[in-house]
Amino acid sequence: MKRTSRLLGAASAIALVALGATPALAAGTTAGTDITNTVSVSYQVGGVSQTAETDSDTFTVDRKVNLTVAEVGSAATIVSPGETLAVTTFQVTNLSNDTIDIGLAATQQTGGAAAFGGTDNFDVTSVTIYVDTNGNGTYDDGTDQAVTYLDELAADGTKTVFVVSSVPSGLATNDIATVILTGQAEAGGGAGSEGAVLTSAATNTSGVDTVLADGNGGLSGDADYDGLYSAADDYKVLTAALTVVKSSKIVSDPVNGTTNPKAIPGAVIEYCIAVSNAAGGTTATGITVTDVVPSDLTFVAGSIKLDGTLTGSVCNADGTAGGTYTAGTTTVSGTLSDIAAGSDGTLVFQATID
Ligand SMILES: [Ca+2]
Ligand SMILES: [Ca+2]
Ligand SMILES: [Ca+2]
Ligand SMILES: [Ca+2]
Repeated sequence: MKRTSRLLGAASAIALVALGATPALAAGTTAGTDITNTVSVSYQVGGVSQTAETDSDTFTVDRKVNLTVAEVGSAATIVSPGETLAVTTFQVTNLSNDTIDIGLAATQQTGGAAAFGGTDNFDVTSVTIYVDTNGNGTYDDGTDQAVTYLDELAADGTKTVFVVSSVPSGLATNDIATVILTGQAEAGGGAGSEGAVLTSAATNTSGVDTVLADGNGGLSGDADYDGLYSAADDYKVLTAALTVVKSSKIVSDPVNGTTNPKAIPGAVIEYCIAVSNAAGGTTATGITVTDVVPSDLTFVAGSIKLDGTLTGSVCNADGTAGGTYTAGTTTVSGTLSDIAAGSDGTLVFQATID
């Protein structure tokens, strides 16, 4: 008994030396490593040392397959309706004790709880997976390459992967599309070729046998020890919701002046175009107002005022002179300043009744 335990101690020492010879992997000794343990028995006969008896045992370290897929940023990706090249970011890591390929698939959730609050209620389009080819952690259109698998990812290797999609138009703030990126352990085929899906070996052989040792990302279709790992991210819409209210008032007429004026020929009419951006969304930019002055009215030159204030939905006669009037089409136009969520903008102009 005592001798046995001493031999085991010696074997442990040899194993430690072997581990120290190569960089330690998170997953332990590299698959395919042959571990040899030699025993030596020395003895004497009649007080004379004899040639020691030796024997050795060799076995091959098997392949422990583990991988993770993690969403990067821990928050939904904010997108605008109609946006193209909308990017969600994931980190795919090989925790196996061997180089493997990792097959990649991006799927869309249909309804149900989104990854970061709220409910999935739409799908993005043109979903494509890219790898961070230049390794800067950011999606670079035209540089980072579209992929369907990560080729020959070394043990402890990790890659940033982007799911890039288009967002349909016509969506509202807080609409959410959840995308799920799934990695699948594969091997064989060599560099430049996608390996076959790995499965756990039924029995131990003298060669390198595979044992799936992955966990799960808490999503359906991803169990422990299935060679798959999934993570989800959300595309969350943030948009502006503009409404416009147009009104007019009589400023003066040729008989009453500004006191109780009536809409008689020669009267000056002031039009108010009030643009409101609903609360809870985002800033609207590039806001252009166009308004065709009706026949029977004549535009009052220089009367356009932009970015004034409102009382209710009625324009105060303030703002900054600007805009343009195109006589040929009798069109008033003006570009308003950006309107933040929950704010308003105005365009005011005057015309006389013919
Ligand atoms: Ca969806
Ligand atoms: Ca990049
Ligand atoms: Ca390969
Ligand atoms: Ca799994």
